[in-house]
Amino acid sequence: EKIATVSIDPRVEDFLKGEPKKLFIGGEFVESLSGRTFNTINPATGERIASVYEADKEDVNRAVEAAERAFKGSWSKVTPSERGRMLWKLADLIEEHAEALAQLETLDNGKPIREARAVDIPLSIDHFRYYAGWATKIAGEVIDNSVGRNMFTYTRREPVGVVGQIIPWNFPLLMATWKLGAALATGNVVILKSAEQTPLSAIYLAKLIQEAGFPEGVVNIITGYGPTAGAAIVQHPRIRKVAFTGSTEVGKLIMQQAAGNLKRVSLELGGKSPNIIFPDADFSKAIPGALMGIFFNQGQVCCAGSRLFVHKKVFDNVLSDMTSYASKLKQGAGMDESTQIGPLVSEEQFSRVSNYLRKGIEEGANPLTGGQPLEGAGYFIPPTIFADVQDHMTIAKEEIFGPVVAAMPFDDEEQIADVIRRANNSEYGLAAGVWTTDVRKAHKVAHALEAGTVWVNCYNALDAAVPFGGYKQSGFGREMGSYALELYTQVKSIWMNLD
Ligand code: TXE
Repeated sequence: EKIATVSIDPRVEDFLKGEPKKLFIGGEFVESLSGRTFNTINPATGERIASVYEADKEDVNRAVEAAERAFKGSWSKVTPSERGRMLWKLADLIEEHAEALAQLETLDNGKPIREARAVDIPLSIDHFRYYAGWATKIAGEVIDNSVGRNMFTYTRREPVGVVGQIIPWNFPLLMATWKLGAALATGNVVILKSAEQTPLSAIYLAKLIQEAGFPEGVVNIITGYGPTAGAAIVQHPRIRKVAFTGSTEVGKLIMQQAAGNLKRVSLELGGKSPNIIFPDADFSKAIPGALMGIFFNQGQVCCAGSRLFVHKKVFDNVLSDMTSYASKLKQGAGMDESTQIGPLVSEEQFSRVSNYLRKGIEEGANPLTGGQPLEGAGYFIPPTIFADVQDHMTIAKEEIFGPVVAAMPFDDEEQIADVIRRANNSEYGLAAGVWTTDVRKAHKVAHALEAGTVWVNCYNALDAAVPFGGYKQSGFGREMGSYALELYTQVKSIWMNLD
């Protein structure tokens, strides 16, 4: 097939010229106080893209001061309607810079450019537009219980203040957007740390935030590592809330550290989501759905359908169709427009997933396609479908975060209890999929699954209006929809004595 490499957008070229990329604190692009920098790598080649300043504790302190100044000063004078307009303007600017942002995402993360264009950027735009609408609709209530006591009581929904947000590398811009939308709509000020693997689009976004008219210090964006800059956010006593998306392991650490200053915490963590195909499914939808459920974004998706339960009557057919499709997926550099599956984000992720492939084979699972990391430059793992998987195997239990699915048959007829028990037999509970044409079964299974999202006859559907978050050790707190407003507001009750 012809290679159609994207020609680099001139705005990306311009952006990459000024190095090292700076932190965005108090409305200015600044160097880190230590002067230290680190490199970000193109995962398709292993080559350096750019250097960025490395923030640490003292930079977080500086950002907190700028954020507090904004919160008490200029930002407190901005009306909800003006806040909404700024968010809308930011969405317009992202739209105007869509191609540059899509290319930066692909360069830095590795994802196919066609997905960056079709998913990451449009969802980010939509997300800011959705929360622009909320800015004017944050309301308390009047409580009439006080009638007869000559009291008037009402509540206000006030912003929390300075909030810290720590994001992962799988959807760098979109994760920044999910964090910023609700926090800004509700009037907070933010210190956001991007993931060290993918710092670029957040820095580009900082420029657009400035242009959208947010007062200086309202949004501060820093680049740096987790145990230093990330931990400094979690430990800072004047950051009143932390929102985190990342591994369950680091989520636990954040909760422990936040206990020291009783910071509010919301966590969106890992998953091992079950995707269940019943024998009465529409296979023309279920098969591509199951493939997309695991291979989208190279499987680096917290809600990836990585445990595939297929009824034994249809197991062989479903698996053979999936295998023939998966083995034909075009894998290559994300900047090639025909690429359907790119490299993993980093060498570390590549070796993590390679170890899982090895472990799967050692424990007796059988790769129907894939199964071996690719040699040569870049961090490529082929789409892998494991059959002969037992529930207790490592690859059926742990989050792999790569293009690797563990397929397992189930055999109950009308009784769906057994597959539900197996699906729920996980410490994770982020998402689940159900494929069936029986509407009663669909609802029954959806209700019984322990997951924050259940997709029926679809997978990976997301919308700014629909809440997203975990059950069990996949975390707590809901982002998106009206639910995210809870994360970023606190309720004040006011009693007025009318005597
Ligand atoms: O995640 P980390 P990693 C899962 C996935 C993946 C594994 C490891 O299974 O294989 O995690 O990925 C910051 N205090 N997910 O190591 O370390 C870090 O700088 C404060 C699932 O990349 O959790 C980055 O910004 N912050 C997931 C962010 O946390 C800390 C997405 C995520 O990195 C920190 C990513 C600390 N002590 C990985 N240590 C999902 N739910 O979507 C790290 N960080």
